[in-house]
Amino acid sequence: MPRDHTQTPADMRDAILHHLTYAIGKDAENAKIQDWRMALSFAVRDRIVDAWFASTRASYAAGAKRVYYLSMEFLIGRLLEDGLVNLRLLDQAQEALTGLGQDPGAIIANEPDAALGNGGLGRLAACFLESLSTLGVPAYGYGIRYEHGLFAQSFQDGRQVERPETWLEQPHAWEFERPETRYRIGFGGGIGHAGNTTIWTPSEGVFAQAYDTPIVGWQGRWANTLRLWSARAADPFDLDRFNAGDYEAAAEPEAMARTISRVLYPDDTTERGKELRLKQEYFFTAASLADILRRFDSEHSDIRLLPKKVAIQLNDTHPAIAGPELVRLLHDERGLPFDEAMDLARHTLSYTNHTLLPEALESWPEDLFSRLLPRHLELIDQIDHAHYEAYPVRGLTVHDHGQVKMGDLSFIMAHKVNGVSALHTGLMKQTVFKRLHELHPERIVNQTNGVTPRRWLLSCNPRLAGLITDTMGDGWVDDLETLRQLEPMVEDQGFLDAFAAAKAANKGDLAAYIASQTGITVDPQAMFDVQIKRIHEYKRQHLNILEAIARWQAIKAQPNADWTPTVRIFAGKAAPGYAFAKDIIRLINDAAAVINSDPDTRHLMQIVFLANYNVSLAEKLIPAADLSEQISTAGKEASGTGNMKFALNGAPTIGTLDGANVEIREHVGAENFFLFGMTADEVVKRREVADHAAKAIAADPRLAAALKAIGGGVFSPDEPGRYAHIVDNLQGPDYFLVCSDFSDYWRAQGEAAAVYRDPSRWWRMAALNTARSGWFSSDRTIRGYMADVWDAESLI
Ligand code: NBG
Repeated sequence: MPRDHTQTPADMRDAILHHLTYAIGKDAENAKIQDWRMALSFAVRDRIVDAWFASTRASYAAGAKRVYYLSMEFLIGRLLEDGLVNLRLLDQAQEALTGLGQDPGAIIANEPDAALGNGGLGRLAACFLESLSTLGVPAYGYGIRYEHGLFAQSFQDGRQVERPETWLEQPHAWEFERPETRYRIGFGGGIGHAGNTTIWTPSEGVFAQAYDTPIVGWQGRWANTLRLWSARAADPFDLDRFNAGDYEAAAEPEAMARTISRVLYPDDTTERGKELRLKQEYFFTAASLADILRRFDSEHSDIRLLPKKVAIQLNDTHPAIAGPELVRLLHDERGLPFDEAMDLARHTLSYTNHTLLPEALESWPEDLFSRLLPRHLELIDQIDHAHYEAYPVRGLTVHDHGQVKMGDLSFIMAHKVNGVSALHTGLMKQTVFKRLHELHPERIVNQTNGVTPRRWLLSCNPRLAGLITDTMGDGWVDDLETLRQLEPMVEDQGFLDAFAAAKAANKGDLAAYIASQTGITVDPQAMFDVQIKRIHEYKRQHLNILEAIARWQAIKAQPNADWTPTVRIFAGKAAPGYAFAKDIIRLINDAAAVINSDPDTRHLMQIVFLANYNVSLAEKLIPAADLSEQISTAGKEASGTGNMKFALNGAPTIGTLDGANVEIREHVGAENFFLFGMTADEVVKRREVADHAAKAIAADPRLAAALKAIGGGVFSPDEPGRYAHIVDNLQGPDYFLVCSDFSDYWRAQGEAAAVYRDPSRWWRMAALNTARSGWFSSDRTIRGYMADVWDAESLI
């Protein structure tokens, strides 16, 4: 780990003790682990704040354009280690804490995970913020300060149980409350006219109150702000009712308002038409736009400069109401002509699409809209009309059967629309946005996702990071494509041995963690085959478990064949309302119980499902993975970002040609990627084949036997029919083509296992995955947005 030589362990020790005494109010003898964690966090935060102020001053001095990233989700995880790593203070902190008789690892792990997101979309937003700071781009993230992040998951008899997440119950050092920064956000009410102006008078209102978290980039050269909004009652407390003894009624306005920022919706790629969700969306979007315009006004007097000075990125359609809201602010409130308001808004806004799954494309009933946001519905009509006037194509409207389609609205109100991988962007042009794309052929651009190498290699995998730095210096940390310099090293046995040793040590740590969490003892020599992501039929965790069951049966039938000992590791949450996904979890747990206790096979095959997947667990699993499972039905996974993290950490992919897998394979080389399955085009054709699942099953006795075992209750002897509906689904409609891809998946698994048995081949392949994954840095992605979408500059 490179270190900052201006700060010694003694400086660190002084800073920690100072904060322990004066901020926490404890002495070293009585301090608990949380007190040490807070004292260390404050010590680090002081350094971050210095960088933060300097960055803010530099942005104003330069009159620079600012980038605003509006996102319902920021899955940031823990920030202490991030700060220590980016400021290069980790060694000094470790030394100081050890000298004080404390365990640095335990102190870092004491921080609650900020789980303000569901999965890839939220984690991408967090990586982007870190890269924006690393690159010195003046930027703000805007979102919601949920009191409860994504639910905590545990298992009861193999079933997922959800509990509320409570990250705010423990203190953390990162946010600054800004009581002076609050905006009134209205809902409902009516519309009046005075002369040429339209006046919306809302009937309800809440305050949006700001909380700021500084996000520091690599080497502390720059820090940006994540500003999260918390809802407060506009009229907090009814004293008359309180004095009359009606305490509940007195507290009601506060409780009602707070509901808006109480919980993160636990849906991932499925949308629920909930009024509260639309309120959340408008709440944070309106507050953010008000704040953006206030900042703009403090520097500029001509509103026509807006697109030159402000770039607003809509992360999926969740902030799509920004289009009509910005038009409302410019037209109704500032008196610009409608056309000009629309033009300015469009040149300021851009939109990222993250999924083509039809159930995830947001649309809102018009009657809900007119109740909550009557003026916005009018403006949407006007926007629609103006677009139709310019491009008179029949049937191309934002309204559809009484629904407002937020994807189309976002497209029309954005100057650039981007997909998140090359394949996904191509499919956007051919499917959901086909007609709009024909009218606006320049608008859709691709920006393939990326991940920050600071968190996803340097910090989470110090052993591999150390080896790389020892081999080629630390320039890779902010210029990840230089990892290519490692390529010749795959001819060097000493390097490959060191690479394998780093992985082995990481696997040892993970094995200890698995034992502590599940009681299962796994052999760190076995191949660790890992699938971690939200549970969804399109991601096909059921394909994975089906193949594992078939392999277990094959091992039983031929115990002396040349098997590769394997541990299949799963982690991920299912949306609480998604029954099928929850049944997949239960099936995996049930199968694990039977297979792990089989004395004939357990030295060759084990299955582990780790509960409560989150960012911190990913940081343990990814460095310890041998094989990365990216097995979605082609055409369904927009990009994936976990796939990039695994490749970067030296785990080759077994995967389909879906999302960014396609580009990963191009970069690492087809010979270093275990490809299987149908392409997106073949998937579409296969669905047309009558009885495609039955045909696939008839052609593969292994698949038939695995399905039979599940359907016959081998894994649920107390309730043999428990999984009948899963088997029925797979034998019948099998929309995600699990059966049709099974045989090829089995083949690819066999190939991966065979290569793993040959260490000289395997470690070469693993090391080449690392050496050739540099393109997947989110620094590269952000540079792409800067050039193609935002026209923004770096100030460092
Ligand atoms: C997700 C996609 C992933 C993609 C991330 C980040 C949504 C709506 N989409 O494939 O499913 O990697 O977005 O772009 O969560």
